[in-house]
Amino acid sequence: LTWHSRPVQFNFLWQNVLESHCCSTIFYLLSVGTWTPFNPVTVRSIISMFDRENKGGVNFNEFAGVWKYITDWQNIFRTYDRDNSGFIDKNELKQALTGFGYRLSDQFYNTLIEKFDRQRKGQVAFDDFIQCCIVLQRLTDVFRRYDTDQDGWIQVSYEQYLSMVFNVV
Ligand SMILES: [Ca+2]
Ligand SMILES: [Ca+2]
Repeated sequence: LTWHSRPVQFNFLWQNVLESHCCSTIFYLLSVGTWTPFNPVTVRSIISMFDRENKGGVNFNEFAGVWKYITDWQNIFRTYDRDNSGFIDKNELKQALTGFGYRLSDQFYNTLIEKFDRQRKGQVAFDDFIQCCIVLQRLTDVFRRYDTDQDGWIQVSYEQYLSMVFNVV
């Protein structure tokens, strides 16, 4: 069974979040369908995006946001998983990221697959695909702040470099 082949009830999920009020629940629930643990780094990234009160968890409204975010990503994933394999291979990743406006070399796609292929399958699972896009977006945002003339080149000092990295990790 693949993640997107199983319909999941929002209210059922929220009930479970309430009962054990913790990210670890969401962590488990998001794995529904694949029966593999959802990338914990991705879960933390997503929770921190919606956790406006900074409590390390989400309330009902925030959870609704998380749920919409995940289902939006499911649709994107489905669109680019052309062969319906439940994984994004290098060519599918290339089409997805090109669609998002990234211009990256063939060589760099190998690097991306190597970095985000947590299951060591030579391709990227749903949660790792989200993670790949989040990280790429953050790094690109930081780079753009320095690349004021938008020529794709920046010159930074050691401490500027450290600040850039701290913005992402
Ligand atoms: Ca595929
Ligand atoms: Ca520049």
